Amino acid sequence: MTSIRTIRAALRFASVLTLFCTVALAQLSRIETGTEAWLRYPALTAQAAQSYQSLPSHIVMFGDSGSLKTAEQELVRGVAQMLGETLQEDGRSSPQNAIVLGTLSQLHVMVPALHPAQELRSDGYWLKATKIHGSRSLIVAAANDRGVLYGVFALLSKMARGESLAHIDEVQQPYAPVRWVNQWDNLDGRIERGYGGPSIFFSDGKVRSDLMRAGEYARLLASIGINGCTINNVNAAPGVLEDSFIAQVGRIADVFRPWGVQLSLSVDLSSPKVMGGLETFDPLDPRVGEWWRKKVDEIYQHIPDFGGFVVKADSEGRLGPSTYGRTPADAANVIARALKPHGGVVFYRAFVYNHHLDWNDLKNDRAKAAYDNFHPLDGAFDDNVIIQIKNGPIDFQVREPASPLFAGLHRTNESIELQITQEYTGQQRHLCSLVPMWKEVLNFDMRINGNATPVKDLVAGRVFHRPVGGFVGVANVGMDADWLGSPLAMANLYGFGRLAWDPQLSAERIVEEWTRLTFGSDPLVVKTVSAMQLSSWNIYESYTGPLGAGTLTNITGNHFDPGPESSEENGWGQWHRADHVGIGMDRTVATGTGYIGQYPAEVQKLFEPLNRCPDNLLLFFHHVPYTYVLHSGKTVIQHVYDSHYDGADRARDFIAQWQTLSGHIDQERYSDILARLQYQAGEAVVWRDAICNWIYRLSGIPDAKSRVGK
Ligand code: GCW
Repeated sequence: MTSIRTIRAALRFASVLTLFCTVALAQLSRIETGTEAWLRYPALTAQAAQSYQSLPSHIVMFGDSGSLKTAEQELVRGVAQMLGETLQEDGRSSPQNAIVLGTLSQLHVMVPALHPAQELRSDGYWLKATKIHGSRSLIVAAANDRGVLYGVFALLSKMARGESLAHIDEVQQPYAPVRWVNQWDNLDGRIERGYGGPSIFFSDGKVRSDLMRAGEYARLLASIGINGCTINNVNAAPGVLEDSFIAQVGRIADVFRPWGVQLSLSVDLSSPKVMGGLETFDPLDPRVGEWWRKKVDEIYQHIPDFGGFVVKADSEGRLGPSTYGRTPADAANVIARALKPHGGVVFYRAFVYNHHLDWNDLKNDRAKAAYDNFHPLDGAFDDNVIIQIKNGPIDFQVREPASPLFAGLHRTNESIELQITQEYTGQQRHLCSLVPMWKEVLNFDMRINGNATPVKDLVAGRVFHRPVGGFVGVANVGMDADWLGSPLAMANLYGFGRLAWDPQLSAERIVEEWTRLTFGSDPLVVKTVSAMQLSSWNIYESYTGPLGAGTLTNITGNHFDPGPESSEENGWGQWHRADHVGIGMDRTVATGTGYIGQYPAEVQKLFEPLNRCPDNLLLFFHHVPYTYVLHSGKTVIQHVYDSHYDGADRARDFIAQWQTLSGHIDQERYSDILARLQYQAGEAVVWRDAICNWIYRLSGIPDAKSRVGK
């Protein structure tokens, strides 16, 4: 026994030591491990550095909160690394020849005449180059201290990308108050759908003793404006609410706090019973309400800035209010009332569905579940409840339409749940930039009452003037040096943060920013990497799941390999209904499941008539014969063949594109990524052959170009 414990302790020590050495070495000799992600702050060339010659040499800071101090340290670090100069933090209060950090109200005490063009909202900031009493100053002012930190990160990002600060006068405001990530980390250290190593938070049922990576993660999150992180799996272990565990979680909140990241927890609704000792978890039982109140009070004693809870209930085997014939509103509200006095919120996930559907019944449809469950409850949720809705009605497939529930809640807060984790999109082993996909869903116009009502405005609470709402990204960073197990996948984490901050930003702009920060500004590198990222979703889609049929992955297994047959003949409801004659789910109102009827009238008109439905979602909405002719002029079957061959060819082309960068980026990341692209090219052929042969066997229709079935 003792010897096992000793060995374990030794191994743990060794792994901590290894991590420490890796990071230290990387910093000393700049071995590119990917750990620094987009916060590399490399030394600027003499020419690039010239633009910042007149950067003030002092920092003047109003206030001394944790976030302000972090902002100051980050600024000193970034400028030192990029310009080799040490900014003076000498406690001066005169804003002349200084970079001035502070809230706008503090700034006004000193310099009353300075005003940004717009009023600053919470977390918004203003960057302004100005002259005060004849000498240059650079103002980083914000509505609150966290905004100052964001302003500093923005300033450093501009320098790293070579943008001039000489005449800067820029206000940036977040689009919505909620910009959170959910990590699906289990307390034993494994991560559900984790592809980047074990948890940075937990190991062996406890909070890790070393939380260095957790702090570094919070820094990465803050740099892109993310202000909340749920640290444990939505399939929540009730143990997170044990008194002793809450105290441990407080240590994670301590490393998040300086970065303005609020910690939150996923909770199991049955906790009052399974760990609290009550005989019930019925949300309407007063003892249950009281239990939640006491538990929440206890949490706030340890974590005064605790963010709130995420709830997955009545979903995939999780217990929920249906046990007692209660509604999601009953369940959400009882917890929300406990959190309300402390300013906390409840994210109640709309991912509630029956996974034992009868697949023989052609009217059954999992896609309808979220709307069916939550639309009738619109208006029944308390003001600090947010309904967290996955972007599409199924489950993060390579292409889905926007969930109709976004348009179905007018008197309820909502947020969109996007999956940064590439669960169904290549598991971070295939290059697949999700920013273009997210742009499509965020821009999708629901046409509520015939007006422009894009999803981004609905979730931000702008359409129905909701008090809170926004963007949640499911992320799976782990202990791997490069966080996600692949340097290129980090573009998705970066892109999520940037879109949550400003969904108006174009995919091109976001990807270019990320590329410059990650690999530098060599024009060939910027052009090549950006082009690869921007085309990658389309390419992945074309060799995995075209025409909206879903990703045809092995859905009962690893969600990675091709497995089109696994979708059918089970209750999970990810059906594509392929048979000998045709393929696709009939979700029409006229003859199908009626799912299309959940959309506002104008959107229904887009999807219901077969001849109007866009090709890329055809099989999501309609069951058609393989010989059906698309808008493109091709038959469905020929499109499937062609797109798989084309997709696999284009995946192989990534290798050649990447090889043009030999010598233009560091050898470590060059070789690492090259190997990944070679693997992807091989996998794309596996996918191509699996899907083409499967559909050929089913349909018996040969490929017009004679490639399939040889
Ligand atoms: O897609 C499914 C995933 C599960 C996940 C679930 C959810 C956390 O395969 O791993 O569980 O979605 O979103 O709750």
